[in-house]
Amino acid sequence: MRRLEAVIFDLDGVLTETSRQHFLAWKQLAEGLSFMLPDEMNERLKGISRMESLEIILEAAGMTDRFTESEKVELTNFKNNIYKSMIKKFTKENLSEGALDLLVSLRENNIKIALASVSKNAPFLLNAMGIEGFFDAVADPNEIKRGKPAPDIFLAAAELLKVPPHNCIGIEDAFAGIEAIKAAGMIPVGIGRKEELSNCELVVSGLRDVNLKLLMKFIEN
Ligand code: B16
Ligand code: MG
Repeated sequence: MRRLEAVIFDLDGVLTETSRQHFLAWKQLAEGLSFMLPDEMNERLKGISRMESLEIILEAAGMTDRFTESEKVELTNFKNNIYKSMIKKFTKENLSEGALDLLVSLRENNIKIALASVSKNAPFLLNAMGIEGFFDAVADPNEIKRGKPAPDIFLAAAELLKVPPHNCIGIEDAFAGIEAIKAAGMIPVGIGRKEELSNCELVVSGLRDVNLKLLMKFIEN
């Protein structure tokens, strides 16, 4: 039987609403390449690493073979600088509604907490929003071989926590992230809309709708 020992959070789109900033930064980069990034692409880019996101955008723009590897690195740096300027003033005000209450309640009830974000800006944001002290472990995206939808980042987080994956709940806003949680043998909770997260049984609109009782009941069923 499963029992709740740990909750593993995604960052962008879960603990804070940075999915919008990521997308706006990609949009600016694409505009510089004379490509209008369609809004529908936002969902496809969620949870996907920086370089993989660029490859998806270049493919959509019909520019797959236009840049060398080092030019691609320059393009991702350009996007990251735009993104960083958008998040530089983040504070605890930018935490998603309900995030702090949930973190406090998990801590009070001795449930372990970890982060499984593929964002290299995650440590900055945890610190800026004043929540880094809640985390027993932060999986390092630089150390993993495969991004989401592969389970690697969630498995790395569980390993750092020393908790078996079947006793972990993963919370994600991306289709690829839900796939990663399931592939890791964990139970997923989706943040967003059922239309986009059709691969997830329990989808809520935000962390304000998540509490310890719900998570315990869900994992034990
Ligand atoms: P960075 P998550 C992901 O974070 C974002 O969803 C995705 O849009 C972004 O491209 C990726 O991080 C890499 O982020 O460029 O900051 O390293 O959802 O896994 O928390
Ligand atoms: Mg996310």
